[in-house]
Amino acid sequence: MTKQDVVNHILSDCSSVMASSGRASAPVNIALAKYWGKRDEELNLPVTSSLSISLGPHGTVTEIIPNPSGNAIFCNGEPMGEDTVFHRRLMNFLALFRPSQAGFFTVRTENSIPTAAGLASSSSGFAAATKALNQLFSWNLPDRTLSILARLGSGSASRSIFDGFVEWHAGSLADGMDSYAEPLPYVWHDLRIGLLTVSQAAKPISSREAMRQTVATSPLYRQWPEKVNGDLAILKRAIRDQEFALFGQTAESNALTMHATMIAAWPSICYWLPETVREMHRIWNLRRDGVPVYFTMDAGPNIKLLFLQETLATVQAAFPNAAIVAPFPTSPQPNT
Ligand code: 2P0
Repeated sequence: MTKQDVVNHILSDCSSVMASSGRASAPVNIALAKYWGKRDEELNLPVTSSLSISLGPHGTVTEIIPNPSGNAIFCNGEPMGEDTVFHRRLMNFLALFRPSQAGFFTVRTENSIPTAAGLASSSSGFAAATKALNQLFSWNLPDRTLSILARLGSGSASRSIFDGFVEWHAGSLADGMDSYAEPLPYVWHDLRIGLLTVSQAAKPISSREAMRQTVATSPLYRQWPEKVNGDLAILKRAIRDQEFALFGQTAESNALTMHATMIAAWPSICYWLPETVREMHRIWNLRRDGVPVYFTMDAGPNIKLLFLQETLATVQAAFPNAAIVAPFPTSPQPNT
């Protein structure tokens, strides 16, 4: 089964009228129970379900304009080089939806992620592009289907279709029609995330390749599905009950276990820099002193602090360079 088969299947049921442009936004998301390993590389079908939190207004706005003479991508106003990985991946993705052989696109994409946060933008980038295509072609597809289409661009993008806490169901079908994300019906107004950048250097290995190498060679990988499934269930409970210590501990343990599986791969993959480990010890020392702050990390050296509004001043004093994000509106809304 190819990506094109899935796209053709989905679009066979909906009418398509091309407008002059399509424009949409999508948030960056940070996984709390991580997606690490695929059961199908072509369709980005995961081995396990995963759970994330979207970063409110921080993400990508994308405009897609049909352009008969060729493809172009502008990122924050600058033309993006055709030799970059993101350019190649986004153009391959858009080619799945070309109205004809002669149909090309100009893409203007703006990232509103806190500068220097070191966050990958593929989750919000492919989600915003998918939503912009839905506008451009007036498909009126439901979010669940948009999540399936975004996944074909990048696995984690399936979760960035939604705000708040989001679960991506692994599914079991070969065509992935049951592998989509959906939002959890919980808000946590006081939850804060601190983006702590220790390095902006390019990664030594892409997360896509690191995942593949971990699944193929790590002796610890066989324990990963059970770990992530258990953590996901605990996290859902902790979120529902707003049990912060359980929430933080489970997310931190999940991230550390993911890194352990890749450190045990051969050749070993270690995204941590000395500064990463130093910051991890500072967090553990703070906790020893009674400050409830936890962390998660993705496929890179940077750290995301997890804490509550009541700890903000302490966290800011300890990590003055952390960019603080409130993933939900900070005061309760009338309908919640
Ligand atoms: C996640 N990560 O759940 C995990 C945790 C990184 C660490 O999803 O190959 O860019 O495009 O499906 O989504 C990063 O991998 O990989 C990722 P592809 P993706 O957020």
